[in-house]
Amino acid sequence: MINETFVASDPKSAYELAVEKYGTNISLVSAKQIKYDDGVLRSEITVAIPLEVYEEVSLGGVVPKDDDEALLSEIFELKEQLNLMKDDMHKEIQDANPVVSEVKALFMRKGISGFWLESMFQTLIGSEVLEDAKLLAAYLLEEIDDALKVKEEDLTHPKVMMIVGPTGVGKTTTIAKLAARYAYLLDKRYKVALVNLDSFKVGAIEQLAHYADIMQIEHIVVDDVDNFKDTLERLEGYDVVLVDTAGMSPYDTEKFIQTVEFVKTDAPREIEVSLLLSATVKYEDMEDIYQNFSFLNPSSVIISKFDETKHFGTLLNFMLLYNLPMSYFATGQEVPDDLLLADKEFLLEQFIGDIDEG
Ligand SMILES: Nc1nc2c(ncn2[C@@H]2O[C@H](COP(=O)(O)OP(=O)(O)OP(=O)(O)O)[C@@H](O)[C@H]2O)c(=O)[nH]1
Ligand SMILES: [Mg+2]
Repeated sequence: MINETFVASDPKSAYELAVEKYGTNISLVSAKQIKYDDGVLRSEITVAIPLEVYEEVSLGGVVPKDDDEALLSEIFELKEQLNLMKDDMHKEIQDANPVVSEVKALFMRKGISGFWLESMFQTLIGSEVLEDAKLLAAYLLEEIDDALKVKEEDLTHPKVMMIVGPTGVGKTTTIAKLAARYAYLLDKRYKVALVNLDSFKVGAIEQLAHYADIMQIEHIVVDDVDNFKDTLERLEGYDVVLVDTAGMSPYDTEKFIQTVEFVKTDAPREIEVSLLLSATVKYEDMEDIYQNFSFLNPSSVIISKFDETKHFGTLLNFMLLYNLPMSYFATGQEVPDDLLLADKEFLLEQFIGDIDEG
């Protein structure tokens, strides 16, 4: 096997580049999201290519760059350099303004990245908003509000909902809350089944089975991809199939690759992946989590442990970077009570409270 790394704006496109070059007979080794010097996040995925496939593709020969291509790449490089110079200039203007420095320091202390703030200030150069700290803070809050997205709860068609996330963030507890909500707490009672892919953790099966027993909901433990596909086919008559997964540290490549296989399962219904994040997530861990979980193409984020912190800046920053809609908030350990539909106002109120404290 030969390893090769592919880069694109998102993990899926990087993987598609690899497939385009070497076909589907490749396997994923790692997936990372890296912030390049120009401040843009890009996905790097490394795949292992069977030697014979690699040789066949390599022997196809390298296409030499013709003059036009060389010229274009020179122009592109020059453009990049000009952009970098422009950024530096704008940064100097910002740093010289005491209002900007004060507001930037406050928002950064609360968890918002300098990179995002600088990109906001750039759009304001020459505006009087930059002369008044209150006005500037209000403007930034509005921008955060605009950037945050909410995914409405939609049970109009049957769905398979898989919850992934780091260890101990509350995946199993949230699945139990969602199951109770869908099966008993809404105007209509939906037919719900629970599927457990977590055969790693001691006691994981019993934990979910316990909730399933109380709620009288079907609970199935699955340990391989074929079995998963069969199970989803068997559960076609259910309105909602909730899939619990093993907690994954961003460094646990083996579990990660296994989960990718499950997500890619050729199932009768599309698998909707939700990433569960704790509101207490540390800034340093944020990008590592992003690097790995974005490969699973999550369509929404559920935030847990709202009750355990008063500081939501880091999480907001994650949402600004990630640009994913939020679907639910978990606000405590109680099943099924401590679950809310995601609400931008609720989240921003907490953040404004934190900002007001200085
Ligand atoms: N305070 C608080 N605790 C929570 C919340 N959600 C879950 N917990 C607690 O967090 C702990 C871990 O919850 P689990 O549901 O087992 O977490 P998990 O993500 O399934 O864990 P792994 O499967 O080991 O990765 C338990 O003690 C839960 O009661 C929440 O919103 N707030
Ligand atoms: Mg669990």
